[in-house]
Amino acid sequence: MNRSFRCGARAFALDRPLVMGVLNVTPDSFSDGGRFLARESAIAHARRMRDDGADLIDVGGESSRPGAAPVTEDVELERVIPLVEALAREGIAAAVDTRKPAVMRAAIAAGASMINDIGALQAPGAIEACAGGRTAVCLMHMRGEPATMQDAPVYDDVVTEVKDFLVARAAACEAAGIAAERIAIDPGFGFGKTRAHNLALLRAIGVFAATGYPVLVGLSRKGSLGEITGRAVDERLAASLAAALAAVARGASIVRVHDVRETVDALKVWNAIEQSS
Ligand code: 9MG
Repeated sequence: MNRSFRCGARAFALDRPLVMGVLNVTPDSFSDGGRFLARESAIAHARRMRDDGADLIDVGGESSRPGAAPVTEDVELERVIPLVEALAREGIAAAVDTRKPAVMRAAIAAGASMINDIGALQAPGAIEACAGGRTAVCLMHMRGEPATMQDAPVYDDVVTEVKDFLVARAAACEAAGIAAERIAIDPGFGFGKTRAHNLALLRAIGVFAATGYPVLVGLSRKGSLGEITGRAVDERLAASLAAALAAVARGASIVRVHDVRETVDALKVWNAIEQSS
């Protein structure tokens, strides 16, 4: 299925996988350790990812790593909004990773092309904040809350439960006026899932793609890759590339990654192979 994905003013044809670069602006970010806290370095990093081939930059002001502490609305607004304004001025498509309706509204006013919500727009007022405009949404599945989500999560049938949840959330978004072409879904790797759950979901990406919504996956540097390889978070590039390619080969349309340049190269090779057949 090759329908287009509308994201702000852009319409992506989905004839190749899209790359979303991660830009965490949190002091405790698990992979960049707060290095990009200063606004100018954050903008420079976003430009680099754009030049390396990122289609979207995902700006996040609240860490969602297991056990992370929540931040206030004011802190999140202060971290995220000036950056989104700066990226919009430069024509860089910004997604904003937030669960707070007030941050969503401010981000959309600042020019965000997508709201990426690990809570699938379940907060009161979240769907309304995103409806009626041109902003795309990514609806992610999470079991529990970041503080406790990895405490022995249990499912009867992880693939069906996660898929049914996402389809129901997408239907709620469409009923509220968010166009289907602006909705992406995400199984939420590592969010209330064991390694076995993550691998089952990855094998079943085709089930999610068959819903007709573009599937976004975030596997980059994640804990399950560390468990499999025994590598520390900053040594998981090869594992992240393997996981991204496996997801794309099964039908994922968007990969959320830290290592944009390497991922873009890997996907170019994958694409060339696919197009040559
Ligand atoms: C913010 N964030 C961290 N991991 C993520 C993932 O796997 N998917 C999405 N959509 N967002 C994520």
